[in-house]
Amino acid sequence: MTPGDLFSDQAGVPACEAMAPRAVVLRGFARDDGAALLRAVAIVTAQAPFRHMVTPGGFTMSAAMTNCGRVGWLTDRKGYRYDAVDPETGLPWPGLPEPFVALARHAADAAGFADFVPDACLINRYEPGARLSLHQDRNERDFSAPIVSVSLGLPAVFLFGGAQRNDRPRRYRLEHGDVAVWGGPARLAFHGVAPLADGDHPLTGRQRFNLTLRKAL
Ligand code: MD3
Ligand code: FE
Repeated sequence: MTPGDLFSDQAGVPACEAMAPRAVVLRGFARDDGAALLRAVAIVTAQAPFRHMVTPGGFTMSAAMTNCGRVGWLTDRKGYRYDAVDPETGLPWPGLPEPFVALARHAADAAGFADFVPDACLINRYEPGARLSLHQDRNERDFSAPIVSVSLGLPAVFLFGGAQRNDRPRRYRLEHGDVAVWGGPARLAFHGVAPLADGDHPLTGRQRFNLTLRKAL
């Protein structure tokens, strides 16, 4: 599918859907790159394995995470932050794979954000039952840059809330190859992921992966 198509091949689902001002879902934008993106995830995770991080409040997250790029996002008992070193290995995070950078730039461009250059990517892995509770992404330095997210593998229900934690979230189904670009006021909206339903995806089995490409520095 080309980004210019009015509808994706999912009957009746628009190829580009505005969720909020300057926040869009590009349905299937990364579908043709899915296998290459997943190969790059495997290369990253050979050096920086998935792990279940602990929140400052002492809860172990159900989604497993790792990072690539100049810095990686971390949580532990001390708080949330970006760091250039993977605390599990003591090594710098692996570099951003070129297919991640290219896809992020093209998706941001399609959403009206010219010259997006990410420097970090958080990679989340969900297995059945794993979820992400409502949160804001606010450890980045420059909120004027968008965040580009790529869904791979099993579908998930994304929860898109408002500026306040208690704003009732809207629900969006995100499927393999869907790319979302979050800018404008939505950049600081509360959001999360409902518990993953079981399933079997031809490329990932019983897993969903999500890439979030960010300008953290
Ligand atoms: C809206 N990831 O990594 S992707 C995260 O599916 C995160 O793994 C979810 O929330 C996931 O922080 C959701 C969509 C997304 C990502 C970042 C956002 C939506 C966002 C940042 C601001 C607003
Ligand atoms: Fe987030």
